Amino acid sequence: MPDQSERAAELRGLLNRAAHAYYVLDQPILEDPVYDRLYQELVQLESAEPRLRSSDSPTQRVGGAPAEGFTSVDHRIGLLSLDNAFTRGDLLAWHERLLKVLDRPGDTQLPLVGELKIDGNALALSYRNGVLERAATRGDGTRGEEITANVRTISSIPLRLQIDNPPEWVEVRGEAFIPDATFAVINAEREQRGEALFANPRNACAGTLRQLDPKVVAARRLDFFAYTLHLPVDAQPPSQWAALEWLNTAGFRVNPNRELCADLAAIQSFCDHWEQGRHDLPYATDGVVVKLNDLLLQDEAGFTQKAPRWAIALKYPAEEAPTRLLRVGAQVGRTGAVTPVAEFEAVALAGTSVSRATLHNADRIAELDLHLGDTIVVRKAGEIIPEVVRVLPELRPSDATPVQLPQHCPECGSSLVREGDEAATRCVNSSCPAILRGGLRHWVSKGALDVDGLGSKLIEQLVDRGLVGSLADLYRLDAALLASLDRMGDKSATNLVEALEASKKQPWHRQLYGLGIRHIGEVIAKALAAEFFSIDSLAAAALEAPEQIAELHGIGPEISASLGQWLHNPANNQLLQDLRGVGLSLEASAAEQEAASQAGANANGMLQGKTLVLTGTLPNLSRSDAKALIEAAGGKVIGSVSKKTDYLVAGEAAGSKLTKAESLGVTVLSEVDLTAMLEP
Ligand code: 3B8
Repeated sequence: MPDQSERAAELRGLLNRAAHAYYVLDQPILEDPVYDRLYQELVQLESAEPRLRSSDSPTQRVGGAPAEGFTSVDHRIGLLSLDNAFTRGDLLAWHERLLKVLDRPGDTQLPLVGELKIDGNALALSYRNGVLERAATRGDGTRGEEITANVRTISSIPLRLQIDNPPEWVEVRGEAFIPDATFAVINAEREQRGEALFANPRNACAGTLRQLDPKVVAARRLDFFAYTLHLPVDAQPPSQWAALEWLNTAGFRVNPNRELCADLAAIQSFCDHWEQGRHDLPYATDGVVVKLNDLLLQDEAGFTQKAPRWAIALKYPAEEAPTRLLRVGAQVGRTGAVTPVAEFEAVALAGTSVSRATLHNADRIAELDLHLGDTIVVRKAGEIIPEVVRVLPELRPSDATPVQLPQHCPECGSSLVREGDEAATRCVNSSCPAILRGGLRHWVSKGALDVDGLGSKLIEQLVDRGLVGSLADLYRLDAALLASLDRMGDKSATNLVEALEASKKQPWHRQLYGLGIRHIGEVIAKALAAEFFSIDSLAAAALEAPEQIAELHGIGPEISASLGQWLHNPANNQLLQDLRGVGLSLEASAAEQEAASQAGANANGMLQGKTLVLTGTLPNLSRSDAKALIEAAGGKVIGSVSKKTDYLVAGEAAGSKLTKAESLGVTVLSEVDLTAMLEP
């Protein structure tokens, strides 16, 4: 355990610098959730040990530092913030508290409004006799900065309300923001000019609102969603829903993704929907805001010190957090590649507890300058595998030691090797149990022999007990033996033996893929299997005329060499012989041969002479697989889009190529479209 007072001092230093970077420079150095958790850690240290609480601690400061260059103004009506809920439980608790305050316990029929929580910068707009008179930032909630000239450049903010006989004064509050696409353009331009990049759209927006030159602001194309309306009492609409309608009619942009919900259950489905749906919006949101609809009831519920009781922000789970690196382990894959794995104090990320993340390879560890005991930022978004984003070197304990990569295989102890310019370190012991387990998992996986009922745990038992030493041994297992293993019964044992038996009938290309030869993925295996109808003809070509293989569309010398290398290994020849011995054909059936020639003819027709460009990340196919597939069908893959391009195959995060293709009228295909075109 590092010294508490050293840790507190380091946290103070880092958090103070982060606050300055955020509020004054608009160039944050910490992600929001990372700042929040480190701040909480400091609060806890200080409350456990009050002598650690020094006057320069960020916990002793309320509100942000005032920026220079703008006049500060008092808000006519304070800009409070919202209380946060992080879980469904928090939301329920808020609702219960609200009902209690309103003296309506158990009332499930209170209408609520669900709104998206726009991740921008709050603005207060004052209109006098219908004309925009003043615009201010939130500041500390009571006093903000007067930025009217800048706000007048935002085209979705009316300079004059579009209603007849407007009330004498109107106060509107909403969120200024920069749409993602505009943000990308701003940063691209900054990069070109060698300027520091904005960390995210919200910071870009904050920085823009504080520009002293409104022309710069105008060029940044800010946008604005209105969500709160204050009018003289006699003119005030009766509900939040009606207020949003009023704002819309008066000429404001009001976020269309809002819902008037009859009860809490409806709000919950609204929240569920947007937790996923937000990723398809062209602007950033960081949660959902739930508001009591009825204004009289809002008044009755009132406010706490800092937030209304009648509203709550349900924040999406954090996707980034700081944590402490405990040790670095290693994982051995099917190909012997050793992947370093960071093991750290568990943190909640995107709704799950995470304590391990891949470090990829030695280069990545060096790049991070990772030390044991380091405070690291880890990230897990949605279904993405957790990763270590960066280290906070300011928080490194003085006695921290650099992370060493293992020199020996953690499974079998043999020395690891790093070949040529490869990033991976490998175990090259062909009888390493980790490699065997990986090979077995691959053999039975969906795209390969697809054997049901043979999971990782069972494979581990089979290897550990010495019952299986090769792929072929799987087919020598009998039901009685299997039934005697942990968590296996007669029924599951019989089913597994049957599934293994049935797997012998899987097509030849799946058998080839299942062998797990490096660089031979599903698509390449299919292409090879369609050309060479048996392992013998493939081996003959690989060993005697490798160029014949390399010249096949999309194959190339690397794959051909890998195949040759695999076949040269006597252990693999033994494996092929053993697999034949237990009943695998390792060749195409007559029907498959027929289908392959048929498909070849069809596919050739499909893309013969066509030029295609690939862009973005495809959901299933790697770039090289997609290229192989296209070339096998007679198409040609080139790098840039022109009028002569026949098709653009676009995946996730497709960028300028997609825009260009659309402007040139080039047909854009998804992966599904592409594979459908190539179906026989
Ligand atoms: C009261 C209501 C603060 C807010 C509010 O999209 C209050 O309503 C607030 F004291 O901050 N970021 C929204 C958003 C923010 C707020 C809000 N409604 N849609 C937002």
